[in-house]
Amino acid sequence: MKTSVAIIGGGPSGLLLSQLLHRRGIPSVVLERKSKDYVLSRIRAGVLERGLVDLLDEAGCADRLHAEGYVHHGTLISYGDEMFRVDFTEHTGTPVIVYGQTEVTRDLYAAREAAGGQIEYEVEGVVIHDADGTAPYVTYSVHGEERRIDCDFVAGCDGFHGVSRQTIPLSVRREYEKVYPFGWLGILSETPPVCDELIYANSERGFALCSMRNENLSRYYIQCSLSDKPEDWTDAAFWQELKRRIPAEQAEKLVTGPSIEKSIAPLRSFVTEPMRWGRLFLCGDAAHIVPPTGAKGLNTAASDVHYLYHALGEFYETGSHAGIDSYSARALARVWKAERFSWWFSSLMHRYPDQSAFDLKMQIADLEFLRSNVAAQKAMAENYVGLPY
Ligand code: FAS
Ligand code: PHB
Repeated sequence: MKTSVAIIGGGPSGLLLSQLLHRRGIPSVVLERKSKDYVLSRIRAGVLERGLVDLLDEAGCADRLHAEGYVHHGTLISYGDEMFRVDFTEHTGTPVIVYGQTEVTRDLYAAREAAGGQIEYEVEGVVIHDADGTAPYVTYSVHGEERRIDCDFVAGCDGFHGVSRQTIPLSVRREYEKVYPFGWLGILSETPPVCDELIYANSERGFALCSMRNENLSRYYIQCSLSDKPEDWTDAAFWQELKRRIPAEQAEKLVTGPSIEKSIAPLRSFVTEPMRWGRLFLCGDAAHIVPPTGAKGLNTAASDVHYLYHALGEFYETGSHAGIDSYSARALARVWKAERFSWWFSSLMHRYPDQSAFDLKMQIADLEFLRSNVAAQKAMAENYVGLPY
């Protein structure tokens, strides 16, 4: 088989890139390790930046997002029983949209299928060959049948545990990592959200987040130990702990119910440089990971896709290498700012095992400053709604 761009990974990065390339007349093939149902069973991000919404509009698959997504003009931040609001629209002119990553992925699959896009599921043994040459190719198998795709470029959109990043020689790669001493235990429940905006909560017992998917589907998280397993937590224990971490007034309003999904995500900050090696380009979690505190994971994958899609479009339309040669530096410039914000917000909102009494005083002083200072709120809002591409 021959195509222009072989895309490894059928998550949001790979699907969005494939759909945008298609709209520009550039063919691609997506290779996905899992089944479509498995990919759609994963519960992940919930907040979309303006930039991602614009890309989904450009990809022609944002109708449901505009019909069902929730426009949020701000967020609530609590510490103990104190709570204040940061108004995104007042400070930046831009809201965010709450719409689950699962639904974004569902819409992208529907768009690719409607356009006759080539997606191969349950592929195994993907190997990227000659990425540093001028005629890369990918070999893999499907149900035991060996296959090969000859292409001009390979987009590594296969997430943190994929093969693409590993294809770049260690002598070329520089990796930066921070592993956080806690995880997030998340549940999904068919209950009305406790509030009509998100609540990020700092409490002496640890971080909590009250989020949502729709008026009868809520998403909640609590900071948990890395040694915890989902089965260690009954629903009753989860609700009791969540109530102890959010302001009493909110806890009284909280509607509890059975969890329909329960999972633990470890938190890490990770970046690999460069994000390009020859004809191989890394996008999304294949290149970088952020703690989900700032809702930057999916949204930073989107800006990678934006840069790569335009670079490849320029190459095929004009023969210019300028975009593909500058891709890594442009993408990383925004990636590092997302890493910084996610690290800062995680440091502000979580309790760390080695925090001293002074450290805790600094955390509360930081929260009080954010609460009282317009410039601080504007800076936070600009990062949360998404820095310019
Ligand atoms: P993805 O990991 O989503 O997709 C990669 C795809 O490649 C997968 O479908 C995988 O099956 C496939 N793949 C892997 N190896 C392959 C191979 N060898 N061959 C073929 N296919 C292969 N972000 C937030 O903003 N908020 C959150 O709350 C949040 N929660 C998260 C919870 C978890 C458990 C995880 C892992 C991530 C979370 N994220 C969150 C980040 C997440 O949303 C990512 O940023 C987003 O999925 C990035 O999309 P992709 O780059 O497409 O990577
Ligand atoms: C979510 O709704 O899953 C969500 C929202 C905001 C975050 C992280 C996760 O910062």
